[in-house]
Amino acid sequence: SVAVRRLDYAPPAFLIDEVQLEFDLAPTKTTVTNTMRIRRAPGAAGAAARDLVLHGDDLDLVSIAIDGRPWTAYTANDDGLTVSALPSDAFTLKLVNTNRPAANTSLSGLYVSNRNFFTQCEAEGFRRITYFLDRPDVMTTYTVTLRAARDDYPVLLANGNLVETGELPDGRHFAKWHDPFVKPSYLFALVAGKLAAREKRIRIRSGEEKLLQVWVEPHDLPKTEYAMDSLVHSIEWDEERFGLPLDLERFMIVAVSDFNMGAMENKGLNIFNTKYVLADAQTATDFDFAGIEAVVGHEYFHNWTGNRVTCRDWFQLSLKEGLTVFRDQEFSADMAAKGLSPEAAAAARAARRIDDVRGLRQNQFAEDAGPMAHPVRPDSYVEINNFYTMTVYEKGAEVVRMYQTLFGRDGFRKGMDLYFKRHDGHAVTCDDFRAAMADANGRDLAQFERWYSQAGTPRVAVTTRYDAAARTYDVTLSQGYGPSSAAAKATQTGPLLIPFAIGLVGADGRDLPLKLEGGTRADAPTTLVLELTETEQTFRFVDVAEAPLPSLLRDFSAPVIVHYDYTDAELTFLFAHDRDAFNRWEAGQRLATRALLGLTAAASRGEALTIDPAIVAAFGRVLRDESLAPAFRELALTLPSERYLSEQIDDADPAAVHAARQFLRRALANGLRDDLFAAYDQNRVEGPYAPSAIDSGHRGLKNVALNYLADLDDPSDTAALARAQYDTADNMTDRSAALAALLQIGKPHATAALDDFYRRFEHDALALDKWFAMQAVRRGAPGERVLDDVRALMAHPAFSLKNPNRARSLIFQFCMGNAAQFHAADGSGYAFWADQVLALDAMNPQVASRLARALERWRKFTPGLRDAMRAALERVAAGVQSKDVREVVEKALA
Ligand code: B3K
Ligand code: ZN
Repeated sequence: SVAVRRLDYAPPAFLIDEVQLEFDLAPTKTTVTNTMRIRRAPGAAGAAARDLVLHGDDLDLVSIAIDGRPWTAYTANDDGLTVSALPSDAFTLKLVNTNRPAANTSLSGLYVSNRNFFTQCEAEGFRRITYFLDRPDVMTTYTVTLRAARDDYPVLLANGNLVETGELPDGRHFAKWHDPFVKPSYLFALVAGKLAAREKRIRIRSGEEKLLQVWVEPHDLPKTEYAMDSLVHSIEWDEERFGLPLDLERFMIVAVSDFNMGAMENKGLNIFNTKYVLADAQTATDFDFAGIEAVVGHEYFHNWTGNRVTCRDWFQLSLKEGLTVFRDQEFSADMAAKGLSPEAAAAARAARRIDDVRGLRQNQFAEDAGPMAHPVRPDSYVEINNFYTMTVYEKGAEVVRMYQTLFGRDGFRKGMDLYFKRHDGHAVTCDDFRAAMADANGRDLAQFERWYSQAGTPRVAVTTRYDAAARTYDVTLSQGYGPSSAAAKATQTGPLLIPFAIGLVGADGRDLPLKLEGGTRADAPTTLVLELTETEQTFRFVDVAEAPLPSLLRDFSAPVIVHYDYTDAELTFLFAHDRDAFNRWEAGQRLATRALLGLTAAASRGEALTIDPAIVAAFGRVLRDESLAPAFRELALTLPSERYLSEQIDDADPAAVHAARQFLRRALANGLRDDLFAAYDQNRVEGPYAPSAIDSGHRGLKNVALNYLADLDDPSDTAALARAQYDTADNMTDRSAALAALLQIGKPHATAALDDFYRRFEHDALALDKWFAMQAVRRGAPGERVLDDVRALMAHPAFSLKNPNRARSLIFQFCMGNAAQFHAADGSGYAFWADQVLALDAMNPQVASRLARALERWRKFTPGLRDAMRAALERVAAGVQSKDVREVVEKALA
């Protein structure tokens, strides 16, 4: 497999001024007539500019003509089509080719799902539809005509505006679409089939009317209300916050049940996994509703950040993804805070921030420490689809957030405005974005470039010194990286510009006013953003009346790991008092993590486990604190995951980690029994279900309490409570939480509910995914192998490996969401993993490659597990077909 390198970028030698595509759609063989006005790029010369080289993948060429004349000077092979002896610098190339949608199991290019046609072109799927310059810096306008049998495919959709429809002989019909905006091929889409739309007409600020449509299979129409509302909110929010309007006459969202990822931002025709469109109270949880809002927002926001301004090459992927994740995070936070009092709004925003950071730290930090570590702007790839990563998305979003932290919301907006002014309609780089931020704010951001080019998670070590006589407080920050792979180390060339937000907490729990020595600010704020630019720097605070406790990296102002020697008592104090909600939560997590790592070490040595009652008491105080938002209390009570904990240890033993975490959970459950039952009762939500931030906060706290109570030494009261909740629930959040609690008490307690759940939701694919997933992540009684259940479920008639959602709900959930069972000492989990990766590899490389990553941290584990993992990886490496999976396992073994 050959790596593509960022520094090898060369601009295209040919440009496409316009393309007309005609599709004669049929499942076994679809014919594409592709007419392109092509011209040599100005100044293009040399060998690259002689012949026209088009990408193509798994296509059959039927005919080729230039300026109306059949052309014979060409060669077609596996990678595409080379046309030679070109008559002039500008010409019209007309190609006819065929492809095979029904046989396309990769779900990339044109494919069939539930008898309807869909496309997925990002990153390089367009070349599986027709021959093209399938690279994001070749932008052009598209006119698309779809022809198909009317009875089977009554709805025909493509990007842009509908210009013509009509009848054809033999029961066929057509629709012609024109997209007036230039776009790269990865944003092309078509959909054809039996679908129905929820519609809404809105007026945007300019006064123009727009048509919004959410297309689904007709029986799913009642489940599209929330997606439509989310779309309306997204459109309003982007106008309000960034002055960015909807630019097309209509905007369509289409749901498909076979989809490799969450959704896709095709211009004017977003295609979504059903999981991020369909929801009602009965079938979707609060978490699902939040996911719909976030993903609808994310894809809509791409219309400007991704589509109007796109990426020059795929190394710049974070230019659109990091920025758009940041935008969807801000959108979700603003939506959660809407209409609340300032205090409640701050709490709601903090809950979102905590959620986002927890995901980043659990998954992206692990990625950055492993064999797939890469900078936000990678330097090379073998398969670009492997680089739609947590680093490009989530760390990329943190990098964008740091501009806002440095310049404020107004400064950030100025930078965005300049970015669009300069680059609308163009394909650009991460450097261009940084330059817009720098120029709009009059700042030199040369050093900030390292956030894009350096791999690995930075560490900031903090030491402090209070001088009571001088009333000064010195904070020394030093930055560096932890142990990194050779490849990651090679990227680490110098110190970063780290915005480090800090507060100083007094003995009464209140923030002290902050004054920096030599500072020029007139006010004395309680949080300051220090700009760390050197390897080591000391900041002196003056007029500090008492020895403070530092509240470090408030609101997680940079994606770094902070080291500071807090005592347990100090953490307990901050957990009770820090005015920064994020850091208040963080103090609890530090406290829990420290205890859990100690318990893990004791469990590994086979010692008896004990816990300091002060820790239980600290969690009890937060649980009982009525002044705290329920959503915050839920997050505070959620212990770091086993995955996260294993990541903190060398030679990790997942069984010991599991034993430690279970021990602490039981200690909290037994120690806080009455408080947990009280929280359960106080947070019941009355009235009809609504997925609002407030209601879901109450349900979240109630259900986390139930979940702890399932771990009581005597869970009989809990079992009764969970069974009652299961039976009387009027929504999926409560029903699935009750079932999860029953499974946790023990499978026999859950049998009746599991059967009921299956019967209730047999015909609802997304709800049934939950049924599979809950059984895959079940803890299992001592000595029990949950894998046996998983294997049995694979034989269930409702299981299919071909459907990515179903495969993810059972196989991925077991391999990536059930650490203790997956890492069984006998290696059975790894053997299962290898079987499934190989089976998926032959069918759908993108999905297989995601599963392949479940073992990439194999070097972190105890020697016995390590050997078993290596053997499984080697088996996959020997049998793999796709470059997707090959890249992952080869990097893991290297
Ligand atoms: N841009 C798409 C992801 C495409 C993934 C291709 N393997 C969805 C998104 O980030 O919005
Ligand atoms: Zn995206």
